[in-house]
Amino acid sequence: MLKLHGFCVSNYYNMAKLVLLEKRVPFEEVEAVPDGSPAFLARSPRGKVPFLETDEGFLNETGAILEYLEQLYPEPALLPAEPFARARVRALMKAIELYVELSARLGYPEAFFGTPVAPPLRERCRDELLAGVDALARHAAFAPFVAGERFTLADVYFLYSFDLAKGVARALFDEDLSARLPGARALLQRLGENPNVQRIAADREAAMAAYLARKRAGR
Ligand SMILES: N[C@@H](CCC(=O)N[C@@H](CS)C(=O)NCC(=O)O)C(=O)O
Repeated sequence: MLKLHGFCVSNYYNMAKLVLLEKRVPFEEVEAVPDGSPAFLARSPRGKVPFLETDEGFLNETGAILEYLEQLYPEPALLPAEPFARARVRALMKAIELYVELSARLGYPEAFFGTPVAPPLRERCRDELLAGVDALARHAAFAPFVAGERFTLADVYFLYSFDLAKGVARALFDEDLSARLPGARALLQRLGENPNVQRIAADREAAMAAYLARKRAGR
């Protein structure tokens, strides 16, 4: 059976978990907290979660894990079959990861863990995050899903990136990112009605206090 390693507060872990649940793949969750140990790095070379344990070995990087699951379990399809449409979904996944999630991540210490971010980094976070969100406003369809009429992997990236980005923008520069992204609010609401999304949110909530205590203790 596949084993998903990571922890329930991780947004990337939750992307992989949602895809496993949506595709009704039997899997086991294994709690793994990055510790930089040789044993951890042997399974996830950059020391990140999630990583997926398969009969053939370990897979890391969420995008690669999602593509692997899509190929192994094509139903329900979370990527379009037609090459151009498929490439467009991949472009949206990449844009959300690089220009929204990673830009917002610069502000996580202050927004979520009470550690102030130095002014130059805060400015970089603001510039890059707003540019990323404005690019997404030009790029995404929100009709009603990120790539159009169907729920795809781009929605999975959006769901587990945009809320965090909103939290960063609110905390660091008092900006409402939803106001820059028409359709985002309605889509988040719609995705929040999905029972698998609700289950993941409940698991995340249950794990949050212990996670915050660990982060604040610098671990
Ligand atoms: N590029 C990686 C990013 C994963 C990532 O950033 N995971 C975070 C948790 S959300 C992590 O493992 N952080 C631990 C650390 O950086 O020490 C992916 O797509 O899987």
